[in-house]
Amino acid sequence: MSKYSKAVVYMLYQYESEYISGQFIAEQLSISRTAVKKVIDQLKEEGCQIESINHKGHRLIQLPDKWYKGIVMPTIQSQHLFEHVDVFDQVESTQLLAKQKLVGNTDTFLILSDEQTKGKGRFNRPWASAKGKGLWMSIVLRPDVPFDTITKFNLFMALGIRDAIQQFSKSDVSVKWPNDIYINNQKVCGFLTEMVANSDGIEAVICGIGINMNQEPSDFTGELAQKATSIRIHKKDKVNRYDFLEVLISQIEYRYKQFIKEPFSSIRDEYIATSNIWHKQLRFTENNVQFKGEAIDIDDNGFLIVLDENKQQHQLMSADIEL
Ligand code: BTX
Repeated sequence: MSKYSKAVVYMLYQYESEYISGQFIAEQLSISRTAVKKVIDQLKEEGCQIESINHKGHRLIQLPDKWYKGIVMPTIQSQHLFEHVDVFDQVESTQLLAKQKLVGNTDTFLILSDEQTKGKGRFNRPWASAKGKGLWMSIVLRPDVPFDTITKFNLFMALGIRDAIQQFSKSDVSVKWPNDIYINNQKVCGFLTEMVANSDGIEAVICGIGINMNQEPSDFTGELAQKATSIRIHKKDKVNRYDFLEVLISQIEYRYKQFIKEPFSSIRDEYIATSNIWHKQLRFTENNVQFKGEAIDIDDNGFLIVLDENKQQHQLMSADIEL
């Protein structure tokens, strides 16, 4: 995509349902009308539905389910978290790519891809990342904090992601400690936080976030048919990916600033109130050890307090929980 197509697609997007003339676009970008026509034809070939009428101009009817860097950049520019943004049609895993790209620099950045061919969850579990349906992204941040605060980072992020999804969902959205976001009893998002640290502290925090945005029920097959849901299913309408991204990044920025300044205890009540793990028997797996129990609290440091079947108390930093 040329720099002009990025600018043209953003102009069309900004003017939404209005017609803008080739002449106007040409003047704004200081290029010829022929060049504008070429760019518009190219965008149409990519699947953008653009209506072009003689003497009236061009109007964007619909964008394909694809990220356009030209729209992503201005959408998140009001936030100041990232020095650059990389947008891809397809990658193996944004998380893997983020880890490769953070070496040898101190940049903060965001990687987005329309599709992942080898999306990964925790413990190398596969993460289904269908083309054009979800938000598959990794963010790289460089907080100047001690490395044992990584767990706390995850807890703050959970609330940011939950709140963003809630703004689009008509049903209640909840946090499943420590790594998932649920709507009713189904997973709408999984995220994971990894860290690169040296003796001086954290070099980078890499947070990979997978959110099911626009899947319909029939898009979830196999085990996911029961387990997974999307925002669209609970919005009862298609999600505008850029509107969602804007809200998500602004929530992440808000929670990131809070994470830098405040202890977990400042969000503990909120976290507890939005969690879906209370008052039920759950199966926990921690370091390959399984037991049944009931989650009874989260302490000021973000540890989950669990009472097992023998009334023995466990303090968990991270675990797999089956609802
Ligand atoms: P997790 O290990 O808690 O969740 C993985 C489990 O979730 C799978 O075993 C499967 O049961 C279920 N699952 C797989 N795909 C989906 C899906 N699309 N929706 C709902 N449930 C699903 C949670 O891991 C962390 C996932 C992070 C994914 C992001 S996407 C961007 C970044 N790149 C990358 O490779 N991973 C992260």
